[in-house]
Amino acid sequence: MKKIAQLSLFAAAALALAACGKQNQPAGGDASAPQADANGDLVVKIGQVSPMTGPIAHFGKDNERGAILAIDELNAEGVEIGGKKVKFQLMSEDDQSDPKIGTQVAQRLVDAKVVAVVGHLNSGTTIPASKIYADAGIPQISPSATNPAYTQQGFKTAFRVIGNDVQQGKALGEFAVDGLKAKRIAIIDDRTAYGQGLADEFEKSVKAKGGQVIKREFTTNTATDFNAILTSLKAANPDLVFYGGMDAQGGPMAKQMKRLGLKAKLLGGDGIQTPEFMKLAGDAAEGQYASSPGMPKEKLPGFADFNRRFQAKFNDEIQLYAPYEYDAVRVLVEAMKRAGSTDPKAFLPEVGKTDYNGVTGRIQFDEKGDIKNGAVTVYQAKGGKWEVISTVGGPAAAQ
Ligand code: ABU
Repeated sequence: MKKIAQLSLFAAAALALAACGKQNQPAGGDASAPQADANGDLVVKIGQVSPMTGPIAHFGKDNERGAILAIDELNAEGVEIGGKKVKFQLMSEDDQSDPKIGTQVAQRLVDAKVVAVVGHLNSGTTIPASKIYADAGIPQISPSATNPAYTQQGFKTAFRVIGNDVQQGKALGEFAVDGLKAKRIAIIDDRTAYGQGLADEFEKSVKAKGGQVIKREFTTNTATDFNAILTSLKAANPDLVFYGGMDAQGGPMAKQMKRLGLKAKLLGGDGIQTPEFMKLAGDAAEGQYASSPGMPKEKLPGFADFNRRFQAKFNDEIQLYAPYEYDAVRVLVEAMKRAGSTDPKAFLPEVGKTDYNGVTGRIQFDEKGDIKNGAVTVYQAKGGKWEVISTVGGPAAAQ
């Protein structure tokens, strides 16, 4: 399933030569060291992992595009590290949102001598894969995995450029009780690390605010028919249904809620705050709510230009995490520049010291590898677009 998503001519030449095992490798040299291409530029491999197939392949493609854009721009700009010209090569892997496949492809990237990994997309794959990167000493930055456990394992290699679900679940619970004044809240989750974890945090937050959870149900991240669950929820007469999961389920769920005559609003997390949700839900999207970690895009100084470059390159709209993926690649390369080295051992400590103004805002990490001052924004679907309702938290720009 391996796919090399992005190969410049330089990198392609280097790959072929490296496969022969004889080009530009000093006698007795380190086979794991980056190889030089035909121009003498150092070829440095960065891995990216997301589901490129399956129900949320649209998310995976979006993440990969963020990395492709960053790498292409860096190679066009021309990057020197430790006095040597560097060409970056992206190695893209499909983990199919499957934890087992996630660890297999993580090992494949380690064996291929990537110096860093951006990914994985899902918390359920990011968490098990993080042990493999930690054992190999390779920095990993997830652009999208929001389950708090990822950065709570004590791995010095694990970072994320997006707020976590403790923050998101709290903000959502407060919004449900204080903002929407919901009195009878039902919860459904998809039993993934993300969906169930976010639903747990949401439930805690609702209860801390004195709100009432009248029913809790679950589905899976491959289901498409929610009629049985929704029929049983309808009988309990909720005024709000919270869904912890992705748009591949959230969209059809909104549609089926409408068809069954459920009057309750649907509220979800970042997994449903996408253009794809609008498509899947159709006119049932109107008026529904979703949060996303991060500031509203319109408030980010670099976003409009990023969006223009993204659209020009891919002729498609951004789903959600492409800007985070882009920033994650840039953060890694900035760390290499400061360390004057592409050796993960040398630049890993610099990743932790990041203070970078990216497309998604200011990026600094705390001692665990979580982004400092992560914001959460709540949106409502109006006329096929997500409109900002409110934002909690957020970083000030770096000076
Ligand atoms: N943050 C939602 C999607 C990715 C995940 O955490 O599983």
